[in-house]
Amino acid sequence: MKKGGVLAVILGVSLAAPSYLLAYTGGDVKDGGSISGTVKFAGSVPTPKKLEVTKDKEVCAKGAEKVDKSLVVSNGNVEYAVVSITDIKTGKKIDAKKINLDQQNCEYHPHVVAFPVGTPLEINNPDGILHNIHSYSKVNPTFNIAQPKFKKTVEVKIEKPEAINVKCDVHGWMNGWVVATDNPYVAVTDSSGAFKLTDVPAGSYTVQVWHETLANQKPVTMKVTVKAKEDAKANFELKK
Ligand SMILES: [Cu+2]
Repeated sequence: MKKGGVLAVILGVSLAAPSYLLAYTGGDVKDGGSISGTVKFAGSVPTPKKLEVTKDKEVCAKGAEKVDKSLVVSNGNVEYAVVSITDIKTGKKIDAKKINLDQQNCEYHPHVVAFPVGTPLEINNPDGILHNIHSYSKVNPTFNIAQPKFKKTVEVKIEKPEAINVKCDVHGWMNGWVVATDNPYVAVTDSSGAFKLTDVPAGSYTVQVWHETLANQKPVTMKVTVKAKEDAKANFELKK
């Protein structure tokens, strides 16, 4: 019994330890470099599914025809992949500016948002109809927020790093991702599959890419060495 108790205490301590070991400290970065690259898709690109608008058509069917954005590839480049540094402890300040997630024409814009933990996330409803954003969090508390037409904006904060799927309980096709990281070195690839992480102190880092439907949702990592005032390349290729 005694042994078990000691073991539990040791486990308790070791489980509690990462919170301060993981802590990120922001400050001024002098002579920082950058990490840039592209995320490519390996394989034949499936045709994106068309999404059927079955409700609130006068608002939801506006604009371009809706397609499933869970895999958007153009010219072999993957959009909406999240690239981040996973093992940086000191670097640039965390910018406290708000991140916007719009529920517009019954789609999430942008489809993927990524930001450091604690950043205010403003969830907006310019549609003037009821939306209900529902987070499928596993690490953070879930949120489930009804936004009737008069409730134009709500704010949430994600306190722990996690990639969180969000869906609308009113419009079944609405699907997006909210990704929180423990440091400010995170970017979402654009339509040319490109990303850039700036003001990175010289050093060696693990850079990871994560995508909602590729590589079985497992992060793919690469070691990257950044030199002062230079751009280091990190090009990734992801499979289904
Ligand atoms: Cu909705």
